[in-house]
Amino acid sequence: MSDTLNPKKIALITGLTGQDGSYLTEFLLSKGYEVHGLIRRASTFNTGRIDHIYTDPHIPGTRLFLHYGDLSDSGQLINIVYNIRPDEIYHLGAQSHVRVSFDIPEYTGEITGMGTVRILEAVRRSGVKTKFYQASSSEMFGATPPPQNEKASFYPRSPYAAAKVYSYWITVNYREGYNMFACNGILFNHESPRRGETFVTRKVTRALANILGGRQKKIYLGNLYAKRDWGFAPEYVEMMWLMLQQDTPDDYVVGTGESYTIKDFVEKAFEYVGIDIEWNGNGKEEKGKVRSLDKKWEGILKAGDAIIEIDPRYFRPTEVGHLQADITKAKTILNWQPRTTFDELIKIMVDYDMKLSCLEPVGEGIKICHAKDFSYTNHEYSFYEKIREIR
Ligand code: NAP
Ligand code: F7E
Repeated sequence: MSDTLNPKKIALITGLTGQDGSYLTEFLLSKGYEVHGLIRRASTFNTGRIDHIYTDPHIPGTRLFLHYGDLSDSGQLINIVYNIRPDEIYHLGAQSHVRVSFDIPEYTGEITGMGTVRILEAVRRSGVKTKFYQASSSEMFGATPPPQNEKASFYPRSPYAAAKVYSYWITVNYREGYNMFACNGILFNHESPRRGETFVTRKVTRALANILGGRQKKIYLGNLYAKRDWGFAPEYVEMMWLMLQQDTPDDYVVGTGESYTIKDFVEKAFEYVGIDIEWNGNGKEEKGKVRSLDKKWEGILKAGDAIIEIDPRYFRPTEVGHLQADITKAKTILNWQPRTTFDELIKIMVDYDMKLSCLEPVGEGIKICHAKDFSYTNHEYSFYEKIREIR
């Protein structure tokens, strides 16, 4: 992966402190890029996912640079694009939580929607010739029945999805109107040990580790019956890069082509550590109970314990029922095939959350991760918080 570029290519990433941004940063550094990232000023450190690759800019040879800014602040966006003159921009920054977008719809529109046109305008006004990647989402398909491909219609079911539809079309418009090399990656759900803690997969794997560590009794969830096409995030960031290496700009759906319910995810995660779940009741009264368990967890849990319950707070006013990608175009044109299965993804996430909770991981997930050659990352968060000034 370390085929150093000559001359060095420059990438600008918005959202580099997020799940995808951190993997993409590692991936581009491994390819020899100089990487610049937009980061928000926060009163606490928000760089846990990139601390392990951050080096002091005073050190010769440093190739990762951070810049304060915000997607609501067009002046600074123009400034950064003009001064850095990136060859490629990966626009990943967003208020990315669907449930939260119902609570803060205006802010979500401002950042997830308008943030995109601010960056595109920064490119146009600065006159910098750059390639542009827009982080579009399967959420845009919303109520459109599966399988969804590049030709499926958009039917957004949340303020988040509506903002992403705007961003999708404004990206197409700048491609057609100003001849920009601009691509939409329409990515289906992708997860990892670095997934934000309030998305359902990570919420489950963290809670599982907490329950096994004796720090949490149960987990409260919302709709158990929605279906998602879940893939492994490091693979998906490779696709972002691949789209910008093509001769012509285009839009691509990226997913696995398989879809599972939230209930499937929960069952398989617990099964992996030796806990069999049975379900009783309906609707808000439905509960997931321990049917049987591995001897080593006896003392912590027992058969009959209700460890999954429903909290209607996690229901959404409008839900996306079933997402499942048709990846024919990515397979044909980009020669891409997902490498990580649903079961493998769960094992990877459970292992790393067990490790994070100081428990002995089962180990299959960590092995899978190494075997798949995601050699530019170790998937873990940094435990060191370096004190730094980024300017
Ligand atoms: P994430 O972990 O939530 O990361 C979002 C990033 O955006 C963070 O770095 C965050 O900064 C930054 N950000 C938020 N508001 C900002 C603002 N006002 N100004 C500047 N930066 C801001 O999301 P992700 O899972 O990595 O996803 C990356 C992108 O892909 C997002 O656009 C998301 O909507 C989209 N997407 C994700 C998926 C998926 O399944 N993960 C699927 C399709 C599309 P802080 O760290 O400071 O919060
Ligand atoms: O929900 C259900 C919930 O929040 C998945 C973002 O990355 O992917 C993500 O959006 C499903 C939904 O992800 C809980 O109702 C049940 O049906 O993990 P999620 P999301 O909404 O699919 C898309 C592609 C993006 O673009 C987004 O940026 O799980 N669910 N119980 C729950 N969800 C959450 N968060 N918490 C629960 O307790």
